[in-house]
Amino acid sequence: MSYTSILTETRGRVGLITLNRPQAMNALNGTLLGELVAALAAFDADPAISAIVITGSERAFAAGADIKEMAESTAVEMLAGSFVEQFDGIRKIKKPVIAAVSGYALGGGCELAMSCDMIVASEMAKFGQPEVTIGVIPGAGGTQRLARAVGKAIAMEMVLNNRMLSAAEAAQFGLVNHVVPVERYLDEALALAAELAGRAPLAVRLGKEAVNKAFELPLAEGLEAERRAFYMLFATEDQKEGMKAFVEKRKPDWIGK
Ligand code: CO8
Repeated sequence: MSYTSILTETRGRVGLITLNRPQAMNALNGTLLGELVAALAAFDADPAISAIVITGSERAFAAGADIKEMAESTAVEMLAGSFVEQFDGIRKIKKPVIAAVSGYALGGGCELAMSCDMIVASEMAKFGQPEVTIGVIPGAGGTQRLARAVGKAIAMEMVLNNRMLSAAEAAQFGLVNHVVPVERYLDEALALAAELAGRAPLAVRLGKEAVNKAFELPLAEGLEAERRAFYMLFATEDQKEGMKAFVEKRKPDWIGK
């Protein structure tokens, strides 16, 4: 499939998606968001791919929703359209998704990074929810995911008063997994994705599902879901192989079944 606002390539078992609207700091317009969700779904369905990385440029991961496209929208158009709902397509991806972030991750860009499973940031990354400066609030999970990630105090400052976090602060508050020099952030994210791609695929998939349930379910239900997934993995050939390989002191050979 050919895209106009993103680039896609594969690196071994890793699918790489690069947001590519440099003239607009990778602002998320309808076309870009639709292409991103389509590319994610395609990699998710591709048996040759086991992990996905989303990145932007050194200057901007994504500077938010496209303000020029949104400026004249009415509430009815927003409600009737599916622009923001497309974010749900990101949440449905079963394989692990890593955001490799440098430069601005603002508004919808910060929300996109938080929709991924892990974030590798360059030292130049800046995270913020500046919607209040243009008279709105985050609309694709920013208030919810940010509060869970960094806690109420920092989330309130970011959403109500446009506080921006440096990469170091984002690491300190638990928003990102790793901060590395700008020359290495993409390689680091790709290496992390390759590591995940080398693990037992069904265990990774159910592990992702289970951790996400921690944000959606009460504890007792989350624990029950985790236990069911744990038991289910004993029906896989990879569980037999993994435990046998441990006993035989060799590397497991995963088949994803
Ligand atoms: N939308 C449209 N165009 C943008 C955006 C944007 N979000 N951000 C930057 N651009 C454009 C600029 O208009 C400019 O274009 P032009 O040269 O044609 O004027 C070009 O990118 C370069 O930008 P600047 O000249 O402003 O570059 P600076 O280095 O001076 O500043 C900033 C960079 C700080 C990133 C600045 O551009 C900025 O503040 N951008 C807006 C950030 C923002 O407010 N983001 C939140 C948007 S609202 C939102 O995300 C709501 C999410 C709701 C759901 C999302 C679903 C996807």
